[in-house]
Amino acid sequence: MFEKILIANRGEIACRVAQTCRRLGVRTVAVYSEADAQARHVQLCDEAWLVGPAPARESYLDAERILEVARRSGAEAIHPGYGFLSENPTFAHACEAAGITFIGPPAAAIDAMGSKSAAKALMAEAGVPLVPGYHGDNQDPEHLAEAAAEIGYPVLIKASAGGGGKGMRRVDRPEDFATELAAAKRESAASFGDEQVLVEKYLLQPRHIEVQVFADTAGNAVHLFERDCSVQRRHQKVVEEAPAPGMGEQRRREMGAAAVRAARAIGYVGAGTVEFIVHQDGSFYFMEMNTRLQVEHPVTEMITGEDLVEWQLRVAAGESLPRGQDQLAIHGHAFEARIYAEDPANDFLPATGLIHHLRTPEENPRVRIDTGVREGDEVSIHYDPMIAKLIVWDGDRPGALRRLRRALADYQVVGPTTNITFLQALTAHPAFSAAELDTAFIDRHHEALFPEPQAASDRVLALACLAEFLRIDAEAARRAAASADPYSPWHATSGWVLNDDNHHTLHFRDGDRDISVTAHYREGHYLLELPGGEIRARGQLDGNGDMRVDLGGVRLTATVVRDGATLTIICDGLTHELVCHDPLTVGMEDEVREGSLTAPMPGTVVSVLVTAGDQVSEGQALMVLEAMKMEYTIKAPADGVVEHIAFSAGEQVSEGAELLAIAANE
Ligand code: MV4
Repeated sequence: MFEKILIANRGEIACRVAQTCRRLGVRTVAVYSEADAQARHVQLCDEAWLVGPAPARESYLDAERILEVARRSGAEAIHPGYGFLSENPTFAHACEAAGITFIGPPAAAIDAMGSKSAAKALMAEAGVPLVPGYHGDNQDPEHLAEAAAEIGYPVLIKASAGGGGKGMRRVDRPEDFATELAAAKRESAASFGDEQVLVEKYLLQPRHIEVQVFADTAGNAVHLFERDCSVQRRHQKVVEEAPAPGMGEQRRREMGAAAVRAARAIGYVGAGTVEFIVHQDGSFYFMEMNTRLQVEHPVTEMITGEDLVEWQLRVAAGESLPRGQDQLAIHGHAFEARIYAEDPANDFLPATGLIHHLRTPEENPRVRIDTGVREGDEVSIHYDPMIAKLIVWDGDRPGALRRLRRALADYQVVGPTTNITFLQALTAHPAFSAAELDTAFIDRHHEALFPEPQAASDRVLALACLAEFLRIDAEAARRAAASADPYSPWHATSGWVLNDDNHHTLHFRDGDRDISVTAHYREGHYLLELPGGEIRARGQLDGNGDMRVDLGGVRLTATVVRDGATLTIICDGLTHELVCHDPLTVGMEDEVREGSLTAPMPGTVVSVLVTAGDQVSEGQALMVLEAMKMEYTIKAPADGVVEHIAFSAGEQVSEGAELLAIAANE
């Protein structure tokens, strides 16, 4: 085994590799970009070397620089993770030449799978089933059209050098073939610098099932069963599971054997994945082979009890495979859900930003979280926006699915938009429970998976109000404790004494609606006037920032996170965002000084309605702000004198900026 290895990656996979190394007593060298100086993978490794600026091409993809760090740090081997340099034969070669072990297959094996046509020829020879089609060198359009006619429509034209669906064209009728062929060639040339295409039978509603294989330098090769990765959107996997639902023992043995033949045919060593496209009738065909450890490897680990990174390290160090085929078995069922910073409602556009609040389900042998980020970290534009992989196990598929839903409900991310709500809808869908899986799942169930945003429920509104009152109370108490004048009206608990009839109205923006809730203060609780009726509500904060509430006799725990004027209310796995534009709470930001009023969000000053020295009374409009296409009137929280005005009309203000200061009347 190695003494020390370099991990040429970042994020969750770098952390994942580091954890196995730690368990095996292997020292680790991290590399990091300027953007990642504080990253979790840097902390988890024994040492970390800066390799360049934020853009991957100048850091994590700088092969020369990384090899240099390996040499200087005394690392004997390099684990490339996935992505970046993991399937780059030139890099694998350069490692070999530098006397550093590349923890991956031989460069020649990566090369062999680089061209689809060449790979298919090799696979055909090895007796691995291929989709009926033509993958030869004759690229004459007439010849390809004849091949298409022979295969039978619909057919699929694929870029030979392609992957991930680029340069792929479905053709339903012979008369469209020439046009689609020309388009496929153009796309292929533009994306891969190579026009060669292949033509094959188009399979309707196929499944994507892949087989994990492993081979060692002594010529042993095994498979570790399959993963079903059919649920994808635009060729990006969303949820994976193992074993594949509905897979019989016979078929599993056939696919496993075919995958092992594929690996042997190219002299494979290490971890690899053979992807099959599987027809609804169960027939399966080779698609491609990934010559790396894959993102979704944890589901295989959960059902086999093996650590695939440990296997990789042992094989790379020249040891034999830890187990033979007959020592491997499937136990139970596992799911992986990929949690991304992205906006499902906006075509899954990647999202960025600070992770303001992060709470994860409790980890145990059945719930695993692979992640590279912590609360306070930034999801930047430079790298993949995956926040975490949530992996669950149970004795059977229904049990594992229940556990997955529960864990998703317990996963709280406030900051960048995430796909968590989408994953909840997906895993709650009856067709998903019934394992009606194929690559069109998300499109087919579009309506259920992308629901129109719902108006805030009474429960959500009540929780938002309670959270605001508790926060205001805590703030007032903190000020009173810190103040020389505990009797100042600024310290009055929640401002209730500022109005005579002991009621107060909170104003929220809910999507494109405005909603107000009037709360009446009663001894020990609030009476809230909600759209659905009145309710008695009270709550208190527990030590963890959670709120324990009683809503009309129903006790609940909720989390309400405030970021500027935005409240994120999380209760029972449901997340709702409200913007609070309440004049009373403006000016109650943490950093606020006594009597000052701050901008609830970034915006522009529309008008200033007072001048310094003016006597103002409670509720009087002082300033109008425009932010996010809405106007906010900043009002005096109590009677007093305007001491200072910090901005004039037309000026930009940043969130939390002090707008003006008022000295309260004694
Ligand atoms: C296909 C196919 C239907 N018939 N080949 C998409 C990515 C590339 N690796 C292969 N892909 C497909 N090949 C034939 N002959 C449908 C797909 C396909 C797909 C495959 C796996 C997972 C998701 C997919 C989504 C759309 C299309």
